Amino acid sequence: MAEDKPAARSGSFENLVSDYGAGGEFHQHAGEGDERLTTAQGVTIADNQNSLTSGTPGPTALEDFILREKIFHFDHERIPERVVHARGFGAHGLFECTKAIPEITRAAPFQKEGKITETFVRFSTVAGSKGSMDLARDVRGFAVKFYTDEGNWDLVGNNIPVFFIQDAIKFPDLIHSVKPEPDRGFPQAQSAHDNFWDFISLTPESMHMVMWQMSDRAIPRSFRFMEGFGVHTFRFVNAEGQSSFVKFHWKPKLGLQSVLWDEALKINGADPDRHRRDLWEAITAGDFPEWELGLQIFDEEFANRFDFDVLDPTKIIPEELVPLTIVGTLTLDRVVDNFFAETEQVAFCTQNVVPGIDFTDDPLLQGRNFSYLDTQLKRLGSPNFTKLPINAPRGCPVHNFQQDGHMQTSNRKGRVNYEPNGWGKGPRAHPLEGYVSYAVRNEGEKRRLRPESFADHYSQARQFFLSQTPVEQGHIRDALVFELSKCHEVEIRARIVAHLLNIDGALAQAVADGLGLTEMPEPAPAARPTRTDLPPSDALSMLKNPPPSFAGRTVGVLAGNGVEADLLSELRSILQAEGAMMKLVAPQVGGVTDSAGTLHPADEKLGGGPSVIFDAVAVLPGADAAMLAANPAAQDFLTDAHAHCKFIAHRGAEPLIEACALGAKMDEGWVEIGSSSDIDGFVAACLGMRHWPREATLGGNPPLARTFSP
Ligand code: HDE
Repeated sequence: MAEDKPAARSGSFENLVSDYGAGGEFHQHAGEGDERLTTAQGVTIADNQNSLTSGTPGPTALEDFILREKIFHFDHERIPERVVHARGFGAHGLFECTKAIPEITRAAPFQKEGKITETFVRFSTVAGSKGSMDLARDVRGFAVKFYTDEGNWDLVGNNIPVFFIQDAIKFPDLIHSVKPEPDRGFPQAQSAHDNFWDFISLTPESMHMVMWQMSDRAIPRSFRFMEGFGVHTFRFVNAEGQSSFVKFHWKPKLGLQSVLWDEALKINGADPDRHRRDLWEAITAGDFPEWELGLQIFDEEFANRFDFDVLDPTKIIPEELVPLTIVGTLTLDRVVDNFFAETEQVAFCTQNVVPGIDFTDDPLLQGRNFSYLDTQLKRLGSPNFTKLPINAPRGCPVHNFQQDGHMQTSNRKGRVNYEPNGWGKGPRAHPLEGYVSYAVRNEGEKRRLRPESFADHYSQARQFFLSQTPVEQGHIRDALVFELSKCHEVEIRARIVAHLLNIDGALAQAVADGLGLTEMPEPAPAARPTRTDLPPSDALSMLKNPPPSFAGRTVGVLAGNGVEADLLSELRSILQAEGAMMKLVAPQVGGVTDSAGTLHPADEKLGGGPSVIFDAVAVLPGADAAMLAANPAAQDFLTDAHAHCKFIAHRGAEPLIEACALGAKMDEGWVEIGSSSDIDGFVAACLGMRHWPREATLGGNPPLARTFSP
C-alpha cells in the first residue's frame, strides 16, 4: 500500500476540505472511485461530523445507529494489557540457518544450511504498564516466534540469562513486589521501592539476577544492542530420539551497548519511546538489526559434573566452559503494519515447541508452560486467538476437531468433528512424524521440596561481579545505592547489604558507605558458603566485549547558522561510510543556513533533542556561537555529553564551552575538528563508545576496582 502523504499544498485547506457545515465544521466527501466511509454493516455514511438530533441543537435520537455503532466500538477498543511485559515493541524477521545440526535436533529451522524461517520478535520491559517509559531499569523481554514448517516454536527469553526465582510458585509474589504498591498505586515501572527490595532481601536465590539487574544490562542503549537468552536449559532431540541439553543465546551483531543511569532518567523525559522509535527508525531506514543464535549444547555427563544444577534458572553455564555454537542469524527486516493487530495480539507461549525441541524439569519452565496459555485467554478473550494472523502457523497446515468458541471463523466443513470416526475422513495422528515427548524416567516422592542442588545463592553472583571491569562494578554499586536510597525502611537497606557481604565485602562496604549506613550488618544466613574459586568470565562483561564498529550509532550535531558547509557535509559522509547516522539539532526546527547559503532542515529543535539521545555529539555553532553560549538548552546539551563520557567534536564552540565551565576539563574525548582527517580521528575515537577515563574525574563515585582473588 502506498504511504499516506499530505494531500494539500503547504498551509492550504483547499484540497483537504470539500464542504463547510452550518456550524463551520469541515466535511470531506468521497469523489468518484474513492474509498467510502461505511458502518460495520457496510452502509455508506453521509455525514461523519454530526449526530442525528431532534432540533438543532436538541437531544440525540435513539435511532442514530451510526453514532451508536461508532461509539460502541470505540468503548470496547481496549483489551487487558499483559500482566507482565505489558510495554513492548515487535517486528517481523527472518531466521537463516548458517550451520545445520540434524545430528543434535530434528527441529525444522536447523535441518539445512540456508533454510529460512519466518519470525516475529517482541521486545519488552517487565514491570511497567503499557504506557510506561522505555528506559526503566528493568529486564528486557526477547520473545521470538518461529513460524516453522512443523508448527510454531516460541523462544520466550530475556536479555539477562538468569531469573530472580527458582520456582514458578514465587512468580506472583515477585511481580506483586515490583509492580506499583497496592495501596498507593505507585511507583510505576521501577524496582526502586520498599516492596521490591523487601521481597528480594528475603529471597536470597535472587542475588545473582540482582547483580545483572543492577548492571548496565538493565538500561540498554536500544533493543538492537542487547543479547537475548532462553534462560532455562531445554532439550534437543534428533531423529533417532537421542537427546542433548541446550541453552539459547542471541548475540547482537552490532555489539552490546547501554546508557548511563543519569542518561536513562533524562531519556525517559526527552523521549519515553526511545527504544521503539530506535527500532522503527533502523528498520524503516533499511538498517536491519541482526543477531546470531548461539547454542550451548551439552550432555548428561557435563550436567552431572557441572558445579551447579543445570535445571536451576538462577545459574548460568559460563561460555568458557561450554562455548557457543553459532547456528543461525536472525534479521529484523519489517516493521508491523499495525501495532495492535501484531505487537499487541501476538501470543507467545513457552509450551509452543515443535518436534526436536523439548522441556526439562526446570521448575520455573514447568510453571511457565501453564501460565502462558492461561494468560492469552484472559488477554485475547477467546481460545481462537491462535487463528489471528500473527499467531497462526505459516509454514504448515492446521487440521483438528477443535471447534466453535468466541469469534470462530474456521470450523471444519462436513459432519465429522470427532476422532476416531468411521467416515474415513479427517485428520489423523502420525506416530512417526508427530510430536513425541522425550521419554524421561522420573522417580521420587511427591513433595514440596526445593532441590538441595539449588541452594548456592551467592557464588555466581560473586563471579558475575568480579567478571566486570572497574567501570561496570562502579555502576553496579551506584545502582544499588540509588535503588536502596529510594527505600524508606533502613532495615531493608541493611538486609540487602547483609546479602552483599556474601558476594563481595568491598561492594558491600561501598554500598553501605553510599547509603550512609551507620552500622554494618552481619552477613545474611547462607545455605551454602560462597565459593571464591570460580574464575571470572569475560563473556559476562559488556565493556570487555566492545562493539565491532560504530555502525548503527547516531551523532547529534548541535549547529548554528553559518556552520561551515564543508565540515558539515564531510562529517555526514564519513559517518555514513561507517554505517552511522548524523542528526542535526538547531535553534529552530526549520534548520540552519550553512556558510555556503544552503538551508539544512533540523531533525530536532534544540531542547527537544538533548545529547542523551545520541551516542556522540559535535558542537558547531558557526555564527550563532554567542547566542548558543547563553542558551540553557545548549549548555545542558554539552554539559551532559561531557558528564556522560561521550566523545565530543567541536569547532568554534569556545564561548559555549566557557559558559559551561568545561574549558579546563577537556580531555582526550574532546576532538577539535577542522579537516577531514580530524573527523576521521573523531569517528575512530567514537568506536570506544564512551571515554571512560573521564568518569573518574567527574567527582562522583570512582570506579570500583575489585578483582578476582581466590
Ligand atoms: Fe514470563 N510471562 N513468566 N518470563 N515472559 C509472560 O505471558 C511467567 C519468565 C517473558 O512479548 C506472560 O503473554 C511466569 C522468565 C517474556 O508477549 C505470563 C514465570 C522469562 C514475556 C508470564 C515467568 C520470561 C513474558 C504475561 C515464572 C525469561 C513477554 C503476558 C514461572 C526466560 C512475551 C504473556 C511477549 C510474558 C508468566 C518467568 C520471559 C503471565 C509464571 C524466566 C519475554 O504468562
